Amino acid sequence: MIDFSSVSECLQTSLRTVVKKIQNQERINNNEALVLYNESPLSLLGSLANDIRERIHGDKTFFNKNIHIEPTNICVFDCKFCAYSRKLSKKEEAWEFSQEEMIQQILDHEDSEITEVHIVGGVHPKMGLDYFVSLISEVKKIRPNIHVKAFTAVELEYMCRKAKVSYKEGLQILKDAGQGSLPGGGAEIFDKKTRDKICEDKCTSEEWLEMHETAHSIGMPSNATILYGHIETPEIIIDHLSRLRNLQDKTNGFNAFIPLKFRNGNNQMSDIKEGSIINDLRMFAFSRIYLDNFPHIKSYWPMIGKKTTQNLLAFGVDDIDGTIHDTTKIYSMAGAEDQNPTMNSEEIIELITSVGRKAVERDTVYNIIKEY
Ligand code: V47
Ligand code: SF4
Repeated sequence: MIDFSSVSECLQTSLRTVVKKIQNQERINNNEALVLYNESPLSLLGSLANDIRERIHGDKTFFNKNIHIEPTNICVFDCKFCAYSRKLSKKEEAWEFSQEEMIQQILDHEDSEITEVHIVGGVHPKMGLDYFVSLISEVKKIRPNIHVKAFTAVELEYMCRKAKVSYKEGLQILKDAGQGSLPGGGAEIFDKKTRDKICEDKCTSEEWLEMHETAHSIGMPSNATILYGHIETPEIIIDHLSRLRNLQDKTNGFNAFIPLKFRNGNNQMSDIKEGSIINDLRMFAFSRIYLDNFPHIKSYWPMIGKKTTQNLLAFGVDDIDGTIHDTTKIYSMAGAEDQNPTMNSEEIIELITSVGRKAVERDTVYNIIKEY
């Protein structure tokens, strides 16, 4: 955890000075970030974030055409916020797709011009590196041009450990099989004390960061996330973002940062109230301002909802992910409003253009496919 002990320096830093720095396009340090987070009214945060978003992207708002494959929800780990995983020993409500079933899910979308398949799931003790190499190879056989964005650092750490290979070796094997990039999941909260309270038994923060650094070093880009709106404090949010900003300075391998709002349905943290939309707007706007080296801030609409996503387009967000096609369960099982998340391209374009932004279809690595 970073040191916020220089409180006197922090108190002397006025909000006005911090705002000036941001407007002059200077990087803010962590104490300044704390002042901004704690003292800035929402309207100011929003307007600063929107200025940055428009400076980088204008009105462009990116989306892609993708599907999710969730191979299994059986998981060896026990994250307290997870509504989705089941133990191998407790098979009710568990699923485990065969390779043929997963390939069929892609074939079912043959006509929908999807450019990305996003593969993530529980950490199944019997699905290892070889299993996923074979899955990716089969995917690439039937759709050679599709981008495979797959496996959180949590899944990858387990896969490499079980296969007794280094992160670099494991990632290179997956890359050779056709994996193009990593999604941002599993980051949760890097602060150790907080991480231990919500997801003690999975990969550590250091391992998560090392996995992404290694991926970047062999030419696999990735995304990053934070799970916010539960027991974290502003200091803990800044600590998390600071570790990401430092790594991005080193590798420049992150594409998008995705704040994930904690949903409290059907999990071991259901006693914690979900945050307000004001908290969401603040979190996204703050991220846009602090993460000055991240090209994109993404609102993942199946999790946060379509209306909030529209609002977020004025609070720093320039990307809303994909069409999804009702292929993810991770948020619906945790209580997200949309129980069957799906939007076709026309609906996504309408969502974006009806709030005065320009819809742009992209591929996974942000090559523009079509502007609307
Ligand atoms: O790591 C699980 C989160 C993540 C809950 O990179 C929850 O493009 C809120 O990272 N409330 C996995 N969040 C999903 C993910 C993701 C999704 C879409 C796009 C990308 C990308 C990445 O889902 C987990 C965890 O942080 N999660 N349960 C919950 N109850
Ligand atoms: Fe497993 Fe992921 Fe759920 Fe944690 S969040 S229990 S690692 S499926």
